[in-house]
Amino acid sequence: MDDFSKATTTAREFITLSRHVLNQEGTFSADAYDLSALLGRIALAGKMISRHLSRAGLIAGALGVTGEVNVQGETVQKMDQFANQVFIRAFEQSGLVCRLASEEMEEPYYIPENCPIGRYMLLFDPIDGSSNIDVNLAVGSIFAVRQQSTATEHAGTADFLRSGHEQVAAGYLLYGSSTMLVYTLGKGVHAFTLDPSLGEFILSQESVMIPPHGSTYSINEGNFWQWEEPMRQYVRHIHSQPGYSSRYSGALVADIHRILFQGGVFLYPGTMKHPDGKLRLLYESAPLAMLITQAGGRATTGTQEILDVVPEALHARTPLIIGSSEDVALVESFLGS
Ligand code: P6P
Repeated sequence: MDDFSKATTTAREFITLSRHVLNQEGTFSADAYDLSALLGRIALAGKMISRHLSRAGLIAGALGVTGEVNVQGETVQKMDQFANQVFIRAFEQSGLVCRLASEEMEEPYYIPENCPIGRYMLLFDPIDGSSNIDVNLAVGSIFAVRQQSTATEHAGTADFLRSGHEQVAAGYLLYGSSTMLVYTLGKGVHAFTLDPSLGEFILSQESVMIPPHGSTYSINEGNFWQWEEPMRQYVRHIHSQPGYSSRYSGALVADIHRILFQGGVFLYPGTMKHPDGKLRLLYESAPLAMLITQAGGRATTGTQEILDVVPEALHARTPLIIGSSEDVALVESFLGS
């Protein structure tokens, strides 16, 4: 028997992201197809970003900074700008998304030709952890999908200033040793791995559940001097206990991915520099909170569930404590909440 006829294909290899979304929705309605197509466009953006990242060191001018500072007051990496454009281009003429809000844009990007039919808004961090790019470490993209609540004729922000419970879908792309896409529609968390030879994201793990406890605690201990005393007490407690490992990559997506699969807790508390925390609610903390909560974990500001927070501004920040339920509860016990 020749090799080809011996080759076996498994059903899983045919579960692409688009197919999985339709399975999740359990219907072939227009809404389900729209959501499937929308996730497919996010996957396309991820493939284009992954390809660019993998060759960035060989493309003149792909690395380094643009010389600009974004609305966050952060230096813009060339890859941030590239990835932001990729997401925008992926949704123009898609008829799916009316407005896009991004870490890299002060105001939402408005696609009027999509709006009469486009019932969704996309919020995203095009490259999370971009300072890792120049040293070839893992980075990610984070996304959240929300319903367009009014047939607005302008790129306003009021529609965005709602709690994380209104997210229709959320997830991230991780550009690591392999490129993965992890998402939820509110019906469990599912992980896909990009098969470059197919150019498809193929289901690699379905219904991912976070362990109730893990050995990892992930926090930038260089900020110790900036924390309030309860947070210092928590870290001192962890330092005094056996069985913990500190892992901190500088890219939120990479740290959360480890914690999703192995358990543990990620913390970015308020600091003197960022009293409300550094991470942005709408396109970092809230999407990840939906995902981790769907996987059986927790996400809190320290005093409020992340998903309950209603932001006052598009780029609002919050403290973030997220991960295994038992580990988050231990942090809260030190914060007195
Ligand atoms: P720090 C990257 O800039 C980011 O937004 C997250 O990806 C990451 O977890 C965090 O900031 C790192 O911040 O202050 O520890 O360098």
